[in-house]
Amino acid sequence: NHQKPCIIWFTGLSGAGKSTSANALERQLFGMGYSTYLLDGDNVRHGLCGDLGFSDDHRQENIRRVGEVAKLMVDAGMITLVSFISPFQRDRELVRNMVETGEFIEVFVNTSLDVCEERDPKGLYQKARAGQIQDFTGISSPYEAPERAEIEIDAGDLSVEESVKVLVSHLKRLDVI
Ligand code: GGZ
Repeated sequence: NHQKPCIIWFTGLSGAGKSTSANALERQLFGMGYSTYLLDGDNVRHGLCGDLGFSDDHRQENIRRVGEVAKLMVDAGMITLVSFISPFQRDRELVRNMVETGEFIEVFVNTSLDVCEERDPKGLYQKARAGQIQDFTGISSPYEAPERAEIEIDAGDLSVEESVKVLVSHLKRLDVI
C-alpha cells in the first residue's frame, strides 16, 4: 500500500467539526491499511501540554510541541492527523517549515462562527459570551483563517461521511495515498 508519511493538520474554530472529521478520516485510512496516528486535545492537552492554558503564548507553545511530536511521527512513517484550533497563521507556518515540502497538508475546517455558536455542543460559546471563559477563540481571542490551505471543507454543509469522501479524494490528488 503506497503511503507518504505526512502531517494532515486540521485547523478551525471550536465546534467546527475538526475532531469529528479527523477521527472519521483516521478510521477510514486505518481501515484501508494505512499506518495512522491522531493527535488532538484529548490526548495532548491532558498530558504533554497539561501545563498550558489559552493565552496567545500558551497556544503558540501548544502548537510548537504538537508540531515537534507530529514531525517525529512522520519520521516514524505515520500519516499523522492533527486536530487543534491552531488559530495563528505564524504557528501553523512554523510547523509547515519543520517538515519537507509537501509533507504538511493544511485542512481548513471552515465552519462559520454562527454555525459553531449555534451548535455549541459543550456550551462553551455561551460561557464565553457571558464572560465566564476568557480568551475564547472567535469571541475574545482571534482566529486567523488559512490563506493557502491544501484542503478546505465546510463541515457545516457536509455530513461526516461526505467530509471523509472529500478528504480521501484530496489525499489521492496530493499523492499521500
Ligand atoms: C478556545 C477552548 C478555550 C478557549 C477551552 N478558547 O471545542 P473543544 O473545547 O472541545 O475544543 C476546544 C479546545 C481547544 O484547544 P486547542 O488545543 O485546540 O487550542 S489551541 O490550538 O488554540 O491551542 C475547547 C477547549 O479547548 N477550550 N478553553 N479559551 N477553546
